[in-house]
Amino acid sequence: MRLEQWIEYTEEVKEAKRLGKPIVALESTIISHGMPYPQNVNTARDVEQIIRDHGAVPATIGIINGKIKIGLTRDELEFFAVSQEIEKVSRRDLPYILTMNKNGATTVAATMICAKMAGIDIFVTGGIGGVHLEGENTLDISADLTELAQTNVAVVCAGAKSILDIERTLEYLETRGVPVIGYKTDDFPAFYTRTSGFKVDYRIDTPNQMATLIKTKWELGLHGGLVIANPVPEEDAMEESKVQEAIDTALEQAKIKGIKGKKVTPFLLNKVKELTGGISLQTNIALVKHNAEAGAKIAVALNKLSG
Ligand code: PSU
Ligand code: MN
Repeated sequence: MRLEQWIEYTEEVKEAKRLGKPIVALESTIISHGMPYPQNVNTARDVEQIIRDHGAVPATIGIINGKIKIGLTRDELEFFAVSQEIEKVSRRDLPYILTMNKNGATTVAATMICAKMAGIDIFVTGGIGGVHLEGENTLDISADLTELAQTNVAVVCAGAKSILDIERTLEYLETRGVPVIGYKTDDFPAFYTRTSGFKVDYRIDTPNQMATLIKTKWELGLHGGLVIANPVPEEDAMEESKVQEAIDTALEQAKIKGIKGKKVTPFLLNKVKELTGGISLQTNIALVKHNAEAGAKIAVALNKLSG
């Protein structure tokens, strides 16, 4: 049993690990299944640069030919952006994808798992999965939530889209002991908008305090991750009524088409994107970049505390 045989690092990440530099993990589902080309690859590269500019090293995570890549080269980022043969990989998919030497874009859950294997504590993404609407009947609850309950990685995000039942998502996180911390906000954000109608558990205003809270949780032996909720900047936020209209239509179409299982989230994300046109894409890009800046600062602070 050798874990290392499944993992490959880029030179940049290998060097960062050797020197004990702060590292920030990034997911690849957002590239392969979350945005159109070429905005997906441009955003991925910009986000990596923002992390470097704030003193941390980016490690975008994905699976190529059955190997977990911690850090992707320019060409590999391009591959994830254009290839149609990339599976969406969550916890349950990992063993099969590696066994069969396939390519996979990692979800929040799978990226957390791989980040942990690589010793990376901070992970930046756009939005997390959650309890789906009518999830109390379908039991469609994203594996992102169970991962947050058990894997020691802090996830910086802009909340969760209201394609989900945000109230039940927050209830589930509470049940599983996952802290939901607002970064400079009292509200749990809803991805495209700064508010969701629900509050975060606690608010923290500085990277240093956020890093201290993360360290405290793990020092106490309280396993699992944290949700660090960083709302989209005011000037990039969308109008609430516009978002809701698109989401309602998307949900209706998913129902008519009988979309189920792992296809639900990509279907809804795609439809919302279609229905809101370029605006939602601009918002999406802006919030991920904003999260990268916050995540890098928190990673730098955590690195100092631990160093
Ligand atoms: N929510 C978003 N954008 C995304 C996803 C969710 O706003 O890109 C992706 C993430 O990779 C997340 C996954 O981990 O969808 C959740 O899928 P599911 O609901 O099937 O667990
Ligand atoms: Mn699901």
